[in-house]
Amino acid sequence: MESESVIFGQILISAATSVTSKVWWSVFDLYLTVAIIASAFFIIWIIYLVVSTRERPGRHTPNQIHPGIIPSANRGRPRNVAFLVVFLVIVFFGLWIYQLPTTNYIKQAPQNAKNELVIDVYASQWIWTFKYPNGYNVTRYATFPTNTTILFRVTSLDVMHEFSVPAFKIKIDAFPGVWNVAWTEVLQSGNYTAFCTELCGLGHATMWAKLNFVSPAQYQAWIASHN
Ligand SMILES: [Cu+2]
Repeated sequence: MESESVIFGQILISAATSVTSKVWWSVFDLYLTVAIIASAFFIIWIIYLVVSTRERPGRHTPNQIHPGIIPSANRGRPRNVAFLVVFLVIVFFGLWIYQLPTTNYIKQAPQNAKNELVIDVYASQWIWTFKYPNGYNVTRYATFPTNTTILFRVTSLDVMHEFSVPAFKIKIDAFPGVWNVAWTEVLQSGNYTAFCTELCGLGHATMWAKLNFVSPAQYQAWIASHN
């Protein structure tokens, strides 16, 4: 039984586990850096404005309304507002454009990878079944090779589910009658957890699977014993 902290560790500190999570974390790192710099800038700016425009005796600041005095054109600081809007639009679209190739890379399963393993994943209330190319089935506990392009072909046998492996940053709908493909290549051997992330009934929270990644040689030996 894995402790919760191990599962959280997989979710949070999983940069190098797979090729898909590697690119995902590179985008996250940039977003985090931009967020820290922008937050620091705006916090300092707000403090500056609060101090510089504070009410002082005998001072008529542009933002205050005084009877008999027409407010100055600078009221509301249009330059600041314009700067803020332009800055946010540039940052927003810049970050959005930056993530496009990464999202596309994670979404698009590679065609004809040289080291490819296609796994059929069946979701059902409330269990995951994995079918290997030789027809062998496992439920809940599956073994896969590292350093191999793995294509998870995902479908559902009943209601809507979602196949999600947070450590690899992959997530794909499992719909009845539809085959969706998620892919990754795992770089570190070890145990990873797949979750169902689409509320699918009473047992939803228990709908997980353990994915055990071993070296390609160990995998070959394992699958050969289940022919
Ligand atoms: Cu489910």
